[in-house]
Amino acid sequence: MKKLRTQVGIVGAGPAGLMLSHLLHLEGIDSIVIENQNRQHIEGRVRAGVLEQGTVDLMRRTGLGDRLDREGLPHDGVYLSFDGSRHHLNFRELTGKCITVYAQHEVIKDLVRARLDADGQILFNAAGVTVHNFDSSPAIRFQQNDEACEVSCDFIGGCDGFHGVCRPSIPEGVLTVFERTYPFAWLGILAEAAPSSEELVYTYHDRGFALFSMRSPTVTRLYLQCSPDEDIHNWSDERIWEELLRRMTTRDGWAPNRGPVLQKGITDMRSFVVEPMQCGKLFLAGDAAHIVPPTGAKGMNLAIADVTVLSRAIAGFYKGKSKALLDAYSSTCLRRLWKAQRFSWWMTAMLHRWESQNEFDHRRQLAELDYLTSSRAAMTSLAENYVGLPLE
Ligand code: FAS
Ligand code: PHB
Repeated sequence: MKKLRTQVGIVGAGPAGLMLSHLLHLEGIDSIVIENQNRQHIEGRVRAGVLEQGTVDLMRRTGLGDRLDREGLPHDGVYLSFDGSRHHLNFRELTGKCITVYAQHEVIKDLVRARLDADGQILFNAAGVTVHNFDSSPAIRFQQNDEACEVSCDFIGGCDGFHGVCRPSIPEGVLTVFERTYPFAWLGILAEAAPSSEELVYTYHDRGFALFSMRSPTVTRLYLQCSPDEDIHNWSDERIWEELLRRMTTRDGWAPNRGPVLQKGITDMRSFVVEPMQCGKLFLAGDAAHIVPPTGAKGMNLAIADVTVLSRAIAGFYKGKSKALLDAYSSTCLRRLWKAQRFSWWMTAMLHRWESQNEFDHRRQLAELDYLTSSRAAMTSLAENYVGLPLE
């Protein structure tokens, strides 16, 4: 067995795992990232696209700002569209902060580049990963190139996403699960089409929700509400465009530009939290501990917020010889996380059509959107949640 030793063993090379390794490196703390996919796969995976102000500030502060500043698209706000017209919410004017559109897989590329440039260790294609003894002397075992390997460490960062091995490795009864599933999903496409709006458009329509987003001056990202068990094979590109245009076109003639569909997929919608987010010396971060529906664009930002708290806590242990921040890791993350859960649920509830609804509910949702786009107080509340609540 090949034996490796480090201070922090990290399972998963997503935004949480790679940012944790990067932040620990800046604190002079060693780590090894263990990922079961290969580099190409993780750098090509189409997921989130919106960065909160705090995530952008962190990337700039930690030397990851160059490409983000060159290629990222700063947005002052978003549009809410209903009843055939778009209404702009100016986050910068309301909060002094804004958001940036920069694809998650571009963030991953920047993080992998930064880690490897700093001689960081990312072990790809690790098969059969298991985590052990996280109440005493933590260890991570796996196969790589048909060789059995073990990484022994002081702490384990469980950053392996919702379907990973770290959370299920925690003994029965330690974690409490809070969950809500939704009676709909999102059908998402990437299209080779110049964005016809300079900012995102969230559309409430009686046929269901639709979202206009983008990735670059030539690539648009679009989503529409569909049923949770939808089969993507039932959706030809023609049918997708027809439905998107039907839901999004506004009375003033605005509509997304059509173009070849580069990628399409269905994302299910769930709200999920486990408490606590730690067990002994195993610390869960990101989707391994919580999932939000993507309507609030919080997923990736929450993962990065968790490891900002965790890296400070681990540095506090090595530098300050204090376990205080480590012991407070869960409560610190969970307080902000539940507010993001509330916001993501609220955006989802307000902007989607629910089968269980009747005409009263439909009118109530329209009234909520009307109030939201005509009250400065209501707009400011949405804006401050969307740009990202402060990290304690
Ligand atoms: P991740 O899932 O990103 O990373 C976990 C890593 O662990 C992966 O690289 C995985 O390969 C690896 N791993 C898993 N099991 C392992 C094992 N057993 N051993 C070793 N490695 C293992 N958010 C938005 O805001 N907007 C979106 O449009 C959006 N779209 C999404 C689409 C999908 C299909 C998914 C799943 C999520 C989407 N999200 C979106 C949310 C997304 O951004 C997540 O919140 C974010 O990726 C969370 O980052 P991590 O916690 O690092 O987990
Ligand atoms: C995206 O650009 O992929 C995106 C943007 C906003 C969301 C969800 C996804 O709420």
